[in-house]
Amino acid sequence: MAHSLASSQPRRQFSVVLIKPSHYHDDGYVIRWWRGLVPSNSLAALHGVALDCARRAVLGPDVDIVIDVIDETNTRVNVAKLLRRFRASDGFGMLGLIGVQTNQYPRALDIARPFRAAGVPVVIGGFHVSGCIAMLDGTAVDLDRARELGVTIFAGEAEGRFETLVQECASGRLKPDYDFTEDLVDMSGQPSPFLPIEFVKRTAGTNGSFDSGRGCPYQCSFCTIINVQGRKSRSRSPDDVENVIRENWAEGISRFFITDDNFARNREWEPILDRLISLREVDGIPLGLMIQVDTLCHKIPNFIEKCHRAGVTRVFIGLENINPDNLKAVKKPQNKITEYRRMLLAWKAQGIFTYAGYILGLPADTPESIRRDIEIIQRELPLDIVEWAILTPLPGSEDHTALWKKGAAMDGNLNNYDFEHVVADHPRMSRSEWQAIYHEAWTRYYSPAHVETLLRRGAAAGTPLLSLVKALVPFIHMAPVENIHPLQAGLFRRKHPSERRYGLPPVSLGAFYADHIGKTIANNLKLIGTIVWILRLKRRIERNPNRRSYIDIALTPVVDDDAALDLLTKTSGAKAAIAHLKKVAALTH
Ligand code: B12
Ligand code: SF4
Repeated sequence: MAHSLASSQPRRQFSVVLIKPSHYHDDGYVIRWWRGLVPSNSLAALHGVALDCARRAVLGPDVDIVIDVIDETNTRVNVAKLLRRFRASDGFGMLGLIGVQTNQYPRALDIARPFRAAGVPVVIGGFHVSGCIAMLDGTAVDLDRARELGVTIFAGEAEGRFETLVQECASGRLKPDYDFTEDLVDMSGQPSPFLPIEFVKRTAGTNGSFDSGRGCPYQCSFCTIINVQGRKSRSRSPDDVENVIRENWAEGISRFFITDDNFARNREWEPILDRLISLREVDGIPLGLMIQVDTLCHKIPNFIEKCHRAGVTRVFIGLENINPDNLKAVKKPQNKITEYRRMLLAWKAQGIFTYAGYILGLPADTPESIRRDIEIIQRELPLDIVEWAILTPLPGSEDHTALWKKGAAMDGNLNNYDFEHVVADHPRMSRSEWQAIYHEAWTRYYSPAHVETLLRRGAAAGTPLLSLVKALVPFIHMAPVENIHPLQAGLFRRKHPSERRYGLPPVSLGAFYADHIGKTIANNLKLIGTIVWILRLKRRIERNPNRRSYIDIALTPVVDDDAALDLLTKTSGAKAAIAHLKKVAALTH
């Protein structure tokens, strides 16, 4: 993509290569797929910003800004080819490492290394560097490794700043550090996040993404988001959102992941939903949306109903835990377990299926309590998909800062900060017990019997079963078979010998290909087996004439004697929550 104005001067090309790095699997190779799960919204955001700079010819009328985007989860970073590109333009350009999370930081620096050796300017941005700069001393954690390579650190948001960055880069004045963490941008009127359709097609399903807002008012101690994007709600305007939808719809994209961490607390949620409803009902754009919300969203008048009308089909909820003592310990008291069933049933009533984030390893957890809690969730909560995560002190969070200041032992391998590896100590479990119960959680929850229950509940609620099946398959398959979290999933793992982690002992080509081909065949046969099994199950359930009348404890409407449920009686925190509710009721009646 290039954009320029006519001129008589000889034209130059400034290459902007934007790479979203993946991270290394335990096997030492980059996690990359033939088709990734969803497109990277960080990449879409930066691409939108860079495209805007190119259109406005911010390097002057005689310079074309040529932009390339690479999402490493679905495309190999061909270093030799990219270096040839930079050499052909005498190094006039910039490599951007985009949206780099802590677990992606080691890989990002490995990508940077050969480019820096060839003198190409490299800039790194995203949550790792932003979180560290916002919360720590400016050198932690491993930021000096980037500086030693001559990689420029960009902390904070790119909107309104990328222009200066490319101008300083083009004139050889790139600084080693840029820090905008204290200066959050006004999101209204900013360029739309956008990826052309050829990139979106490299993911499974043609989904676009955009953040309609940033910021969350809560204060969870494990959260990095509030320390990077702030606690005040900042929002794109309904016009901006309409532009994003129309630009994407022109390419045939009508399904979107709205990535706001808490759409329910976007202060513009209602005008945005009204606009989406109009685009769907008046303009006929067949919107299909996934959003993220909190556990109190059902209390906002009209929220769930309007979500349904706007085309929301999937909703992600930060449930985190069912023990109030645990929730209090991580400063998430706004999650009221006494409201969980009411909230989940409200989504179910609209045929929308729910994903819940669930953290394993909060202070009161033990392997036994986790097993008990999984059973309670299966039996009593009308949830569809649970995403298990290990409590991880991510740099940029309050939890990490406290441990860092205490000098507590934390894993120095940042590649492991992916919610799948234990990286710190727990008060009641050894690291190996904790790691083991994380793996066990996947197979326990997605047992064949429970998957059947989930489909039966879906059929009873009128949820489109094929969509539910498609959503379930990666959650059943990925963790036990590929040993990869479903949020990093894709179709057909790709590997290249050049993608081995820097510093690991080399592997012979014969051993590399034998292992890769063997695992590809074995793992995909298992995937086919799972798909065949679940499709048969779906067919059996659909053929059952009584499927709409299926009922179980989870689907039973909330009643006063909910207080008899294990959810509300098995922990001291739950009992205290019920006692508190009774006290409030006695005082108010
Ligand atoms: C959408 C999302 C996903 C999506 C898509 C990935 C993506 N990045 O788009 C999916 C579901 C796949 C996903 C998966 C995971 N995610 Co995620 N995800 C998000 C979420 C909610 C939004 C990302 C986003 O688009 N933000 C908006 C963009 C515009 O912000 P941004 O990336 O920070 O970029 C801005 C600035 O940082 C800066 N910038 C960024 N890069 C660069 C580069 C340059 C050169 C410059 C100048 C500027 C710049 O400019 C941008 C625009 O202002 C964030 C939380 C959040 N609020 O950001 C978590 C988040 C990024 N995810 C996180 C994690 C841990 C994961 C997983 C590891 C979870 C897991 N269990 O597997 C996986 C990793 C998979 C992967 N390959 O990325 C963490 C990372 C924290 C950290 N410090 O490491 C976050 C912050 C959430 C959290 N729990 O704290 N995720
Ligand atoms: S509700 Fe979510 S986004 Fe908000 S502070 Fe808690 S973890 Fe962070």
